[in-house]
Amino acid sequence: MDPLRPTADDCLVLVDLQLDFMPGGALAVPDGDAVVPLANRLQTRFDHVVATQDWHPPGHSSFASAHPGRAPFESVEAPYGPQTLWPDHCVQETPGAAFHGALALDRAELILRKGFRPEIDSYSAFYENDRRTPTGLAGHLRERGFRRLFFAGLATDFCVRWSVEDARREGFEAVWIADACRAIDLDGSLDAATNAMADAGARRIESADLGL
Ligand code: VGL
Ligand code: ZN
Repeated sequence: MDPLRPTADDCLVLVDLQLDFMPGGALAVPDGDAVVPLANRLQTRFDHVVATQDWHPPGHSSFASAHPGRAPFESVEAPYGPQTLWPDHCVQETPGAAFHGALALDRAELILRKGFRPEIDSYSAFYENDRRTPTGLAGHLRERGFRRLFFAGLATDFCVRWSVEDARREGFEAVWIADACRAIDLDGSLDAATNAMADAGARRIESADLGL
C-alpha cells in the first residue's frame, strides 16, 4: 500500500501524553512511554498538530479518594451515568500533569485542557462524560477547516476511544494509529474500544501506513 499522505485538511491529535500516564506515574498505562518517540516522528508527517491535557482540580469527582470507602478502578453512579474511579492523577499544576519531557510540543497549535470541572470527568477531547458539555474542540477544528483527524496517545480504551467516537459524531473522518496508542485494559476495555471505534466508522492504521 502507498503510504497515506496527510494533507492540509488533516490534523494529528495527540492525546494525554502526560507523566501520570507513563510508567511510574499515578495512573500508569503499561508501556505508555513507548509512544512518545513515535508521537514525535508522526508530527513530521502532518501540517497541523494539536494536543490534549488531562487537567483535574484537586479532589476531582473521578478520583476514588473523593469517594470514601471506594477504591480506584471501581465504578460509581455519577449524575450523568457510570463513572470509573481513578487514582488521583493529572492534578492541575502538579508534575504528573506535565507532558512527558521528551514529547515535542513546538508544533502543537492548540493544547486543549479537559476534565477541569470538579463534578464531571472528560475522557473525550470533544465532550465531557455527561456527553453534553462541549470542550470547544469540534468548533475549533471545524473553523480551521480540518476534515480528517488522526489520533495517537493514551489511553486507547478511554481518552483515545471516546475522542475518536466523538470525532465521528462531530462529522470528522477519524483515523487511530494503533501502534502510537497504549491501553489501560480494564476488563476487556481494549477489545471493546477497538470494536467501538470500528463501529463508529473510524479507520485503524499503524504508523507504517504513514511511511514511518
Ligand atoms: C484517562 C482515565 C482518566 C485517559 C484520563 O487519558 O485515557 N483515563 N483520565
Ligand atoms: Zn483523568
